[in-house]
Amino acid sequence: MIPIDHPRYHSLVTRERLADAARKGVVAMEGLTAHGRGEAFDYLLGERTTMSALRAERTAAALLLSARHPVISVNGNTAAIAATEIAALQKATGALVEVNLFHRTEERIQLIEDLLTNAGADVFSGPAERLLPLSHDRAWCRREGMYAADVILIPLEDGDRCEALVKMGKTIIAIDLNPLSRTARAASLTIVDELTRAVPEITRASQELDTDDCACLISRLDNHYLLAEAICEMTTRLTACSGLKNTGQTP
Ligand code: PTJ
Repeated sequence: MIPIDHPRYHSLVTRERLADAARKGVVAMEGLTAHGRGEAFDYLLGERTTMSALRAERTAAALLLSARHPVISVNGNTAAIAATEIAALQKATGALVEVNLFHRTEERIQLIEDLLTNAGADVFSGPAERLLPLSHDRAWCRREGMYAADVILIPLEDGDRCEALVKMGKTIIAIDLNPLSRTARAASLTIVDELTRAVPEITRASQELDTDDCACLISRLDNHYLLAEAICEMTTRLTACSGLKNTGQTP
């Protein structure tokens, strides 16, 4: 039992949810390592949504609302820690929710689809085909789903598929705490924020923005600037923390 007044309560609860989901087969064992990598970058961000991340989240909402055929791609980690938030985002944007896995088995697909459905999402399921130009199993998707999409939200992605989807002419929105990752660099828009903070912010913005707001945000989209800002936030914090250490205080 994690005490609610523990200073790292949220982080510890999230870890527990992931470990539990890994035991049930929802999260791949490798997904636990991926989360740990994300946590390290979140620590550098100060475990908060920065101004540049908030701007990216509002732009993501604008892209999803303006899309012809928006899709939210869900993997094991995303379902384990943000199924309810994904269902709310789907309601706010009308996007299709489709499961796409790196460590793909039919059993995991079914478990994740059930988890999402129980959380209130309307999951686009059914037979998948090997449609994306990739040698691994993320190539499997649905012709009327991800393959036909013009805008896709990809939380916690590997770089290969992100690059492939961009080459196919799709607008790709990544959520990735690592601003240096191949995914972050290849995406059309990268949200450098923790998944469970990012998704509710996109939902909130989707409920607020009108057509003019969306057009304005999209016209000003500059992913190089957003990534540079995220790196700047991290280095500023590192510099500030090392300054504190020199004076004998703990960061
Ligand atoms: O469920 P599957 O089979 O599709 O597998 C999913 C994983 C996550 C194992 C797979 O996509 C993977 O290996 O991902 P990577 O290549 O490790 O990349 C994950 C990225 O997400 C890393 O850059 C992390 O920094 C980032 N990340 C991890 N946890 C979070 C995160 N970003 C935002 N919020 C998080 N909670």
